[in-house]
Amino acid sequence: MKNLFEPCQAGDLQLATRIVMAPLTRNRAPHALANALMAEYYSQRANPATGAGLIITEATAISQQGQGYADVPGIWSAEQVSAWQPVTEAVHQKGGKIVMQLWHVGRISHTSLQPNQQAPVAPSAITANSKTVLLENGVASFVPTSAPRALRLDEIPGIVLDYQRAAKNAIAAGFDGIEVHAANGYLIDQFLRADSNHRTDAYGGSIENRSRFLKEVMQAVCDAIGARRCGIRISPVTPANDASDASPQALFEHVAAFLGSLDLAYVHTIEGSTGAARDFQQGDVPFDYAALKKAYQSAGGKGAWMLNNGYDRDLADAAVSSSADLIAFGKAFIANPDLALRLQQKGPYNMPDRTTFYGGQEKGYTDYPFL
Ligand code: 8OZ
Repeated sequence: MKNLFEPCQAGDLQLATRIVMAPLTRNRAPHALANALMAEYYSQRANPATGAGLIITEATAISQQGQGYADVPGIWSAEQVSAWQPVTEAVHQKGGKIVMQLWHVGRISHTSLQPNQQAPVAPSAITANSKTVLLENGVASFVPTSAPRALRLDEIPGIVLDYQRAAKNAIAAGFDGIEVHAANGYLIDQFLRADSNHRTDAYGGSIENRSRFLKEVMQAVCDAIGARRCGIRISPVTPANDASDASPQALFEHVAAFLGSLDLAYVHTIEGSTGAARDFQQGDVPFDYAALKKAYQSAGGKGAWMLNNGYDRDLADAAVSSSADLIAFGKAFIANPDLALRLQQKGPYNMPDRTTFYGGQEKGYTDYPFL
């Protein structure tokens, strides 16, 4: 029987344990540049004997247009590549593995963060009922997202290329791979879901068409750096950032079957409502995650199956002995740099302080005590 503390092969990623640090937005990268404090934070969690078998970075913007929050990092420029190098070096020095999560927020943005204060872009000009995080004098404030404009058909190939450049840049910065962020109501998810995608061209309408952007992005990153170093994060039923679709089962089984045709390192699924109820549903019936995995594997998918959302030791043990290869822990890793050690001895755990999640300095970031 599988257990959390044993090695796992995910594509080309040789992981020392099945314990993954989930991507966590922390808003501590002024000017979109990684820095020494971030290197310390990741390196505290990088030793697989005490921390993560795999670290997934905080969501990282593939372009300025892809930015939606204050002080989140980027990966579109040479300066940004150089800024990330000390982070990957620090993680590798501890024997850890780290992949970068690639992010375009689409409509979950604010004009103040966009090139020339323009409107954010989206599949359709439909404003999200959601908020973004701006910082005022270092203090996080939540403000409504701005009204987006619909992308022109001729702009879409350029965004696919932005993902591809970001994947190459991540490898140049020393990352072991990348994860495409297709979850939580951001750009790729906006294309997927009928309620945020009213397009009448090849990127809207049928499930096939709404999935086209995701497929082109995944193909582009796999072509650039090799599929066995690429993962993807999806959230089939999350309501995060106003994500909504009446028929997620058919949509995500179609996506999973496509993913199964690629030789990916892993597929990372958020169950239920991101950071909230695991049994949340959209549409009339509970989502069938076993059917999702079956759709992936029936199409030839051999990547590791990663699950996330509210896992504790008991829930993780149960999942790893049945449905999952890898478990991603979020808030628990914010508060416990030595989470693996604590999971192994079943506690005690430090409690996360929500007031220091977004923005700030060391407090609530690098000062959580080790056992
Ligand atoms: C919390 C705050 C800001 C962004 C996500 C990248 O939900 C995020 C995010 C989470 O995936």
